[in-house]
Amino acid sequence: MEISVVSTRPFTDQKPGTSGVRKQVSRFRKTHYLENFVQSIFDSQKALAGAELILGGDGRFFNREAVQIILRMAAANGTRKVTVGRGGILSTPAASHLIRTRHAAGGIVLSASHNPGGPTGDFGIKFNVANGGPAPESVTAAIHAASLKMTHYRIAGAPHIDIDHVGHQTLGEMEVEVVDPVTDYADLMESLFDFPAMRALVRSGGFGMRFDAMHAVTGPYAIEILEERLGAAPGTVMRKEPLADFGGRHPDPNLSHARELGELMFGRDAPDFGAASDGDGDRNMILGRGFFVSPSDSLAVMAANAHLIPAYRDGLKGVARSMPTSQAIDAVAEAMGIPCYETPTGWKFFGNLLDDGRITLCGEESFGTSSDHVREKDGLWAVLFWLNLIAARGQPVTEIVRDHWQRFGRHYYTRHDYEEIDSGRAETLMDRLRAALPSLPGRQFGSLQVRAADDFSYTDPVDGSISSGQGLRILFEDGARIVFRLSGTGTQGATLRVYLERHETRPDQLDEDTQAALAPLIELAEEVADIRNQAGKEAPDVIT
Ligand code: VG1
Ligand code: CO
Repeated sequence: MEISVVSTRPFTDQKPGTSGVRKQVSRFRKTHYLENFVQSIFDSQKALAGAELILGGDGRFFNREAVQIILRMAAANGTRKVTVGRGGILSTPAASHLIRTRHAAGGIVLSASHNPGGPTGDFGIKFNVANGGPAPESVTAAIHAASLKMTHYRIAGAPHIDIDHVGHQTLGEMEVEVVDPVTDYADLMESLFDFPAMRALVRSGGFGMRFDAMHAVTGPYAIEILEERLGAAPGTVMRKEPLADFGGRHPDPNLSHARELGELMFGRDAPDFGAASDGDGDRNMILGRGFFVSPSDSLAVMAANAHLIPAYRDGLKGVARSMPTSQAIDAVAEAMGIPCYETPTGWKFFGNLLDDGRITLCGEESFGTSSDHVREKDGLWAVLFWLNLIAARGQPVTEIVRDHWQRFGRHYYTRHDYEEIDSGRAETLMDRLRAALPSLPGRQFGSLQVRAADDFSYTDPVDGSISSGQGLRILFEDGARIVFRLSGTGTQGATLRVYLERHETRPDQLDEDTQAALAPLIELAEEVADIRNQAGKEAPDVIT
């Protein structure tokens, strides 16, 4: 096998964001662009030499070409073995699981998650470490530093490698094993949940469910688990074929992008349970008949009911949420007498807490929840958790959530996204707001009094590392909050996210419309950040 050492020059835009490097496909296809980033991983992660690497992606446009390039580069950089999902496919949680069970030194996951795909869409690449989780900031910083010094990359000359048949082959000295992407993951799910009870539920004539795979990676996983192993009716999984462009839509599980599912669940004769996942299978949306479960509520309900699920029967060690996620889970943790950690946005911050045995469950407001069974958020896991819960409690989704609100109060919660803002203007908006924070505590806005205002900084309790600049918070005396931050996953201009929350305990006020219940806070957010003038935006582009 001939190894070429190709001379190249650094790209200055390869700093990983919230979840790896995400760019438009056209950028990734620029000569040497992907190769440079992959070489930065090998240059900075010496543990990969002589070790096993897991490789797969969400099947989007450029996935297959990228797999071929990465296999040849792994061979040229002394990797002992690469385990790759058949067809180059692995959902993010399935990749995390494989890294852990195979004791691999790490994994490369090709995905831009919920961002659109296709030749004019986005592509992405993220590196996961040996615990199966996203690289922590120390690792992404080392990869970024290597990318800025890049002068050469190594690649093996090799014919096209067959990734479409399960089995072993060699590439020079390196072993390549192609594995079924679904089996191990489906087995893991079966080990966590009460499949017999769930089977009885979905096969009973009275229960209907739909799962929207959004033409993304979860199609084959959902078919195997929901239709084959649990016996749900054929057709339960909709938009089940993974497509390189996701059928031209955003594979983002919310009511805007999973429109058909939403119409079904809010229409006449709606099924009992509806769910969807995203491009790479780590997000989830949960719906009952005519009812949307906010992701923050979903996390809190899971924590409060975890003892009903076989895997969590012995209780939870602790829980965690990202800072902008609602405080619904905090109320549950307090009642249970377990710790609740508040981390910056992004799954990488949960890794240490999970590895150190401090938490069992964690989640984010952005439709992400998971537990210590892997080190990524896990869409289908959340769907199965809810299904198990419905079977165990014998109640519909709506009742389970309403009971929860009666017990803990309701945390009205919404996120407003302002997309494709000019980056400079978005920075200025944040700078002005940051500068205004010290003047806010003590001020009264209508019935709202500001208790504190800060730029969130996190000190990891396990390794002491500090992550600052993680979002601007305005905290009110009654527990309400407004949080502002800029997205770290967008690829065009800047996206401003405004997160709003207020706690309501009056029993007759628990069934209000979310936007109406938060109207005074929404107005105040506009006023203090001056979004209309600073960002040139009349209204948010997406409300979740
Ligand atoms: C967004 C979400 C964040 C999530 C991240 C990756 O990041 O807000 O909660 O962890 O996406 O999820 P940002 O920086 O754009 O707000 V995924 O499913 O896109 O890998
Ligand atoms: Co995702």
